[in-house]
Amino acid sequence: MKSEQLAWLIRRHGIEMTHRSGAGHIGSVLSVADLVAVLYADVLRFRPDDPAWEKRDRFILSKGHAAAAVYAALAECGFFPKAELLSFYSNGSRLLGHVSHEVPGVEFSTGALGYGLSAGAGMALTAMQDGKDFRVFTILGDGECNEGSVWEAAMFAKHFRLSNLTALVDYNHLQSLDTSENTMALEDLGEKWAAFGWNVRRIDGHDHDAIRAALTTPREKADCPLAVIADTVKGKGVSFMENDVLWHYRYPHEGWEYDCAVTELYRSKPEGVEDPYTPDGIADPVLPGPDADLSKRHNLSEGYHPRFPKR
Ligand SMILES: Cc1ncc(C[n+]2csc(CCOP(=O)(O)OP(=O)(O)O)c2C)c(N)n1
Ligand SMILES: [Mg+2]
Repeated sequence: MKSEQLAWLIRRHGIEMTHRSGAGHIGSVLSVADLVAVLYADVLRFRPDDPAWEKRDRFILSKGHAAAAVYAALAECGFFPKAELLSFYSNGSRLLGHVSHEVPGVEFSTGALGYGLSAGAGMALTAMQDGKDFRVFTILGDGECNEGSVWEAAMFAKHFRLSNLTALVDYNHLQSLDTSENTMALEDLGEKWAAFGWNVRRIDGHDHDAIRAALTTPREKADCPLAVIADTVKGKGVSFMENDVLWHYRYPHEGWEYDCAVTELYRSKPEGVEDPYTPDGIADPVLPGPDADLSKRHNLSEGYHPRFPKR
């Protein structure tokens, strides 16, 4: 499957999974969909029928609250039946709301932010010591980079010359309740990783060619880990969710929120992909009423977000 098709399916599954379960983090799922899609479509080495295959590359979604994106990718790649996705976040399901290693293909449970890179660095060191050639990829949130443990892992990875380790930062400038800049500013994030001795690449995190190139071209410093700072938009792909902190916790509710999200996605569906839930789109979508201006219902109005004038 092409990465663009997989990215679209991750977004569509994500809308359905959060809608049906009433679970949050759809903005985080949409933000990271392209990074996850390129990894699974073009970069990672894996065998769905043998999830524990020794030579597999390891991937850790350190921002584990975007679990739906990884579950959707794994199901689309054949690790478990796609129908199981609809059990997301329900009692008895192994598809926990934060990434769980009970799920075939998941290496490491996450959700408490700040641990994925440390775990990945340990795996990368093991590979080097054992002479194995698998690679380790982690995705972190920008808010997650406020965690001190991230920088301890960064220092560790450089010290042990973990050239088999890559950290991608989903740099969407939003956390759960506010902008990253208002919460604890990262200042120049690329310079920080560079100061820790890493190779650093900065890309558009929704441009698949750029993501592929960043992950596959040889590193400038061959014996150092790689940080890919991916500029992203939280909520990417559903216009009214984009750049809006509301959609960190809110899920697409029955009515215009769900209908408009599905309809917008349907219009951007790539060739060769079937919409698994609404194969013909929604014939008569509920449209937002006069009270539905979400920008008035939360605090990301003018002067609050970095992409708007400063307050
Ligand atoms: C150690 C820890 N502290 C706080 C939280 C609560 N929390 C969940 S998501 C989130 C914001 C994460 O923002 P970011 O890393 O930028 O991810 P995004 O959703 O924007 O991709 C926070 C603070 C957590 N899961 N773990
Ligand atoms: Mg963020």
